[in-house]
Amino acid sequence: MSERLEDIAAAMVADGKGLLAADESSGTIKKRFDVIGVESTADSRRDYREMMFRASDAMTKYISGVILYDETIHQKAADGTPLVDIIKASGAIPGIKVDAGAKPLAGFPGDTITEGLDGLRERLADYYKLGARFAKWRAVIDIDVAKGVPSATSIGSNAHALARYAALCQEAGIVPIVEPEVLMDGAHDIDTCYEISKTTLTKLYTELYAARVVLEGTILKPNMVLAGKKSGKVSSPDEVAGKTIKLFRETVPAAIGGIAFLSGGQTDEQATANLNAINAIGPHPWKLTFSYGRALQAAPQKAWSGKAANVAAAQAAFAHRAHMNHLAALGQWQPTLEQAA
Ligand code: 5MM
Repeated sequence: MSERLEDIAAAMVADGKGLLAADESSGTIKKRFDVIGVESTADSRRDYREMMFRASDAMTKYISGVILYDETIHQKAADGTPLVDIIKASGAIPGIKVDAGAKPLAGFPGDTITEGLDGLRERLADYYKLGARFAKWRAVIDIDVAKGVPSATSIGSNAHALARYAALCQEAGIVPIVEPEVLMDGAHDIDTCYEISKTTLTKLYTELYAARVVLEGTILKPNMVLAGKKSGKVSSPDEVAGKTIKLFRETVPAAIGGIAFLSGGQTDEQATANLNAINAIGPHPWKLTFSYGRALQAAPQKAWSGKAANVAAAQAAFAHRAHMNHLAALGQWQPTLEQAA
């Protein structure tokens, strides 16, 4: 495969394919495993992820790349094959989360800043040798209007860090996924999400230009425009699609390599229905696909529940969600297809 950044980015958003975000840090995967009653150990994390990466139907047809956590990119399958080789054999591209997580932003209660720039140049060189051809950095923007969250300082600092990360990735021959996640956890309405996402994306692209990042060799991983979970409102797919595309037309350059959404706590079916509605009102200047963590993994996690005997059922559950999101990335999904599973 071509090593040019724009070719890697194009392959990441190839028609009907999307990314599997399997980059949960140790704390997050423990929380997921707690729900299914599985102890989180290096071996159980390996078994779980190996199950997904060996789901050849899902991986070969619907998954363009996998975002890994540091532990996973170094891990070998039970038979000794590096997990990275299993991913590559399926035709998917290995990627790596390189941020060190969101930490409280000093002086701005409620805001966070994502850390991880120190030593990043050296870490990227190591990850390249291990096979990673794209990376991910997630900035977290919470909304609590009454408390003045997010502050302009938080948005500015996070956008600046994303741009420094993206420039270092490109220097290393790695496509940066830039992820400025405006959280859907708050009580805000959909228009507040739209306004804060607009400020965030405007600042992000200003910083990316200033850092001389080549936009064609980047992928944006954004939130959709939605009402907050605590608002008690569920935005309809038509409303989400209309406001999300309006936002992107106003803020996201057509030059970027593509857009791969996070699911952000939507239900599996909402994440699919909203992606489908977004693509159904195309054509758009960019490819729009999925880079889902929870919305691809919740079903297979439950089906697996830590038992080798459940591997086939878990792989089928993963293939189903990947198939539904494949159709949504093409604007061809229908709710009846969920029942047909
Ligand atoms: C897979 O989850 C990633 C976050 O892990 P940590 O919080 O442990 O660092 C996350 O960045 C993920 O890649 C994106 O948010 C998309 O995941 P969702 O679940 O929102 O689709």
